[in-house]
Amino acid sequence: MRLGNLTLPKVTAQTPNYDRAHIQTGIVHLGVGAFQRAHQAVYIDDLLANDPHWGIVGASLRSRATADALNPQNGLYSVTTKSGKTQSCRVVGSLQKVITAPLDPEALIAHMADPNVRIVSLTVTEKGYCYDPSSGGLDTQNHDIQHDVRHPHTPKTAPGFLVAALRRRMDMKVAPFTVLSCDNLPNNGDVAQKVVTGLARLIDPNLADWIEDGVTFPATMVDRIVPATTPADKAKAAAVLGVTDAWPIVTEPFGQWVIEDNFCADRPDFASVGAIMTNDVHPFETMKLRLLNGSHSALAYRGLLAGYETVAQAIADPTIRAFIADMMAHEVAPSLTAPSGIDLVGYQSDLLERFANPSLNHSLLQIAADGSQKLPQRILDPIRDRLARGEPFERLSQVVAFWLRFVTMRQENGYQFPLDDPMAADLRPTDEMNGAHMTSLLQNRRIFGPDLTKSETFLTAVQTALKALPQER
Ligand code: CS2
Repeated sequence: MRLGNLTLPKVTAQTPNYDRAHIQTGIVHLGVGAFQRAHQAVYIDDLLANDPHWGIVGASLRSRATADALNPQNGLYSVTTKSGKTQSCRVVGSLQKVITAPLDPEALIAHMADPNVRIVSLTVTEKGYCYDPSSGGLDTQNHDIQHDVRHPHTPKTAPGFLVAALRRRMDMKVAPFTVLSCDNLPNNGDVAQKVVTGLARLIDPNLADWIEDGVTFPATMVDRIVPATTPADKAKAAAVLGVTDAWPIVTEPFGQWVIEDNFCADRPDFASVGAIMTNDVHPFETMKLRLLNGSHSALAYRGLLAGYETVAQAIADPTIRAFIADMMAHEVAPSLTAPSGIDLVGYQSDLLERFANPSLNHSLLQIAADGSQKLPQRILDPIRDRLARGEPFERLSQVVAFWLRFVTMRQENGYQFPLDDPMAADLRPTDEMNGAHMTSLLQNRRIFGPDLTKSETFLTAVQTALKALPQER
């Protein structure tokens, strides 16, 4: 028996406490991966009993895997939270269906243009914004963006779908939706705004003006650690639920969502389900990106080079734990402004606990992916702050060295790290790995910017860290 509306009464775990038949779609979500299903969809699931107007239609912009797993289950799936000895499992009902955008772009645009839809949210990862980190604007060299300019009615990218749907709303004289970015980017709302208006301007300047005048792009900080689901997770979920679930989620108990209260259309009462509404997300976002995500990236590269596979394994190594704790305390936290109500020291020790969660199989390779897109905001911006104050950043520069070593490592002892990165072609050398290649990568302005590529202090610090690296895995 498989999870679905018909089998829901038989499920032996918490199930939605509202009638799914009466839920209306108020949100379209682009990028319906494990993170969104463990985060936003759970907040909305908590909300629907009191306000049935915010059901979610999800879309995958590339693969059909999520739609194939969840549509036969009427969008239902389970979320198991685990930490040490505690475990709890619930079935989430807020996701109504999943569209595979490449198979049916029109269906997605039609949903996004529906007047009842007042929010289009996104978790499309850093690279999904198709932005140029050095200019902060749309990457007009991106092939998929060039496609979307030529074929605006059958787009491929997230900005392309947003522009197509907003155009349809403008033509139909329907008020726009709010674009709610939920990705780990600094000023994620601004980035979304720049790429959407940038693309619209290339297609139709009137549309770009209409978007600039009427659409808002609130910033958010999102947090929940969500490892990729494994076959063992599926077997365990089936045992708990009494029915099979083709794509269960396993995550930690912790969750946080901070949202800038700047919606051009109606919005749900997010605060009633635990989100923090604020006028200034920036301090939350900087704290989270640099302390949590920065430590994650450090753990990933350092941990993988030391032969570990998961976050919990790496943080259990006393040397690595001390490295992460010291990096946070001495090199990252000093330049942060504590958001109101948050104790930065407590935040750091909570992070070490969360990383140590023995029940999560959080793969370091999952975090190591897309380093070229992650390093700038997680590691390089804190370095810039240290440089500006004339303060040392030995550990942060070591993280850059670990990353360089990770991406450039040729096959050693029959093994090579898989390199999953949109810039992979530039990163991994085709010939013998050598120091010269790593040094030349430090001149990559798209990653290191015009400033760090020229900073003698930065380059010397990374070179020193590189020399100290062990040469064999
Ligand atoms: C991780 C994040 O994969 C990664 O790069 O650092 O997905 C992290 O787990 C989340 O941002 C936690 O909120």
